[in-house]
Amino acid sequence: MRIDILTLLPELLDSPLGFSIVKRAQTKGFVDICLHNIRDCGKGTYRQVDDYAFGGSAGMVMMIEPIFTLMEKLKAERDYDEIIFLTPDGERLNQPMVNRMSNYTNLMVLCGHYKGIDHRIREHLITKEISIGDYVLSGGELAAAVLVDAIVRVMPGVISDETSALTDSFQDGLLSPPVYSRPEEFNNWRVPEVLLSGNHKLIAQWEEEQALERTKLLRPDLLKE
Ligand code: 6GU
Repeated sequence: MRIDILTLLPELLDSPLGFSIVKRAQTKGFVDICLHNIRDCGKGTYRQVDDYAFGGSAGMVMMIEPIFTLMEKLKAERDYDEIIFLTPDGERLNQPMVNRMSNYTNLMVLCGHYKGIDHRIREHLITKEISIGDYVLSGGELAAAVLVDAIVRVMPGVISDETSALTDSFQDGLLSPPVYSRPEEFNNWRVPEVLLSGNHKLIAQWEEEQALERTKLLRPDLLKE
């Protein structure tokens, strides 16, 4: 899978994409993540990327030309399954959407500024708008890091123990059961006996119950869907 990320702040993404599972997935060749600085396609000697808004509202607007130029260059090289704009008024990201996108071959992700992007970009160039939750971030970069991390970790083979991404919270529509490690007792706080029993059938049953109970308690909305 190839992911092209268009941004004015590529440095903001270096660290989130440069560690742990996302880093390993790139090293192993499961995913090729390319950061493109929109300013490289900026207009004129000063590589201008934003301009005043028509109508006089406050703040700068990301111009259409640099983004169009960069997108056309990339689109000439490959066909994209989706061209995503990250914005708080997009469709709210969830696990089924992530799973679907993990099967794509080429994904383009535009990070912009919610208030300041020429609307014609959204009308004519974007195929999907995604939000990561009901709050506002300064720009799409942190949302892109969230999106890419979520996609990469469910790609087959990325997580060594294949079942481990499949047992994540939300993969079966439920929250995950609690987990414990040694010591069996700390400060008089004991690990649930059933987990020490060695009875795998009982343990699986307990984990299922816990998942359901925790979902009822913490996220009843997930059970209503
Ligand atoms: Cl995708 N972008 C921005 N700027 N803010 C957000 C968001 C995205 N999702 C939630 N808040």
